Amino acid sequence: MFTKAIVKRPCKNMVKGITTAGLGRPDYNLALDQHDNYIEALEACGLSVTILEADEEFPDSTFIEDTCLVTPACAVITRPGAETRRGEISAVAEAVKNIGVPVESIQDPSTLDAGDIMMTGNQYYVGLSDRTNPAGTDQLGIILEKYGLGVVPVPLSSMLHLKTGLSFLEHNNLLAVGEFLTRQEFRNFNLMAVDEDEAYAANSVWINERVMVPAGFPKTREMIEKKGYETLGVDVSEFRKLDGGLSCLSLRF
Ligand code: CIR
Repeated sequence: MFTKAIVKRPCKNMVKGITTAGLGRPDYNLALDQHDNYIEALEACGLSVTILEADEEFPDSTFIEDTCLVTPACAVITRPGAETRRGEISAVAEAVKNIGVPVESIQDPSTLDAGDIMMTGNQYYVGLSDRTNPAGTDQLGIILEKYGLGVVPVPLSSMLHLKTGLSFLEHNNLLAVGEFLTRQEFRNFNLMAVDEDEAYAANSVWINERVMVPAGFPKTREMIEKKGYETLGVDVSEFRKLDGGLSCLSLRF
């Protein structure tokens, strides 16, 4: 059960954010409207949302999920793999310092983007990606072990982040696409296979028995509804242009 979320407003410089998507330049005003709707969807799922101000110094800073992992026992400030994103952590560290759990942090030479971390109960799957290095998964493992939480490293071959292609929907249900459908690490979950032509929707977000699904992916949405979840469609097309998915836009805890 989550009760809170933290988001960060997109800045005008988001149009200069890192991207490999090839979908064109984001429309900043549309991104702001979509961000408003995203916040409303979080609130509709029962969360109280803290909204951090935009920061023009960091084009990708609206993708706040990458900068911090919040667990029921502790928060971990990350050390983002992209150098242009490293400075994003000061604002998130300030935002989580009073949430009521100890705050830890990942240190040089480790790198870790929390978009690579998928929480399933007390077990945290961590993608070894271009952003998260082995030292990062090791350090996270040492930190989480203190709180009785475990880490399972998952080497990635093509995805930006682990959660680009995976979403845990509780009840042992795991939404997955591509390489993750056949990985032994996930064989004990109830895999819900997302079609390749809807791969972007593999990044959906479970919140208190509702699931936020990116707008425009009807097959995935129907599959999730057939499992008994209520869904909310949220259009995040402008963030997709920067390789960002639904989960990247918030911390939920
Ligand atoms: C980046 O490349 O870092 C941003 N443009 C997108 C980050 C997306 N975050 C995520 O998937 N967790």
